[in-house]
Amino acid sequence: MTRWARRPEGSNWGEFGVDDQLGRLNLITAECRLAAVREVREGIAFPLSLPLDFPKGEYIAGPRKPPELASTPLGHNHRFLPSVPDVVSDDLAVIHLQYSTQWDSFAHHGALFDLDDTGEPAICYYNGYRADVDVIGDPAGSVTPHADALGIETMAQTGVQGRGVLVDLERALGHDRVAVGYDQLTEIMAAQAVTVEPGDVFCLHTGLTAIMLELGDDLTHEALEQCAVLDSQDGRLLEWITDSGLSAIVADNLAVEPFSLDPAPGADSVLPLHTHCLFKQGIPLGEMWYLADLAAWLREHSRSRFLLTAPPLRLPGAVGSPVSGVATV
Ligand code: UVW
Repeated sequence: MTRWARRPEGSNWGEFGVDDQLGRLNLITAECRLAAVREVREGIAFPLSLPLDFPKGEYIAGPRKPPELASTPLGHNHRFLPSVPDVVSDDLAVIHLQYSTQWDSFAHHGALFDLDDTGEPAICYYNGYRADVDVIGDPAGSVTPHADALGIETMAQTGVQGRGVLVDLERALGHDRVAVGYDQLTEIMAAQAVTVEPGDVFCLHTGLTAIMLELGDDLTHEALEQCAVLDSQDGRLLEWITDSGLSAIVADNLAVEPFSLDPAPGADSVLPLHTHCLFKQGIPLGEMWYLADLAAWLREHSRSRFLLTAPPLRLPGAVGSPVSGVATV
């Protein structure tokens, strides 16, 4: 039985099964992985993560903080037992899971929606999973918030391996802040001979994480306002995302789309692309990936496709995760 009496307009809830928690990752089939492996012709690997203590500079003022590293009790004392000759170090880290290069799970972004058809909206998530039943919050500060469903570990269990397809927005637009809608995106894709097939992970190179690396401690809020984003107000773009069959979207910018705490007039979300992808369609979002070296190589070799291997941490109950993905060409 479904968890909902009504599903949101434009959603695919139920189409991968009433208990599905993988959404469009279901489209990465064995055939897709074999097609991805066929893109490996040179044996060159590109790491796709920032160092996890980036971005720096003014970004640190936000609610997410850089990792703090410390030693476990047997840590950097080097000799943990005088009776044995071995030299051992051991660390612990406090990590805001979505500070740096990351995956968002479907438990990261839900919506208020009348899924019971009673006229009373409820906080819910992809496929009708519910707040405080499946995704446990912390209104009274008495429980540890966690996701019993839709957590990042469900994504990790798929391995997240398939074909990546990169569109180079920096090449087309430089570092201008442009909100790229359907017309412009499809034009750029045609010019770069980029096509997306069902199951592909769609990657957007805008140049922003390279700027973060270059500026280091000098990164300003103004610098973060550069580079392209997807125009999440463009209904045709959201429709294309639905129809394309892409399995996930990855970008090297902050949130794939623009983010402002003031919703656009008539909008029911400040992050409409997050709502469309994570809540309605079950499409994971990757943010702040480091794509510059891969994009440069693909550009030089007139290619856009590669084998992508990018599982998040298999950390039960978490809503997001750092990711150290690898592209192999
Ligand atoms: C928010 O939802 C604000 O964050 P992110 O862009 O990391 O998904």
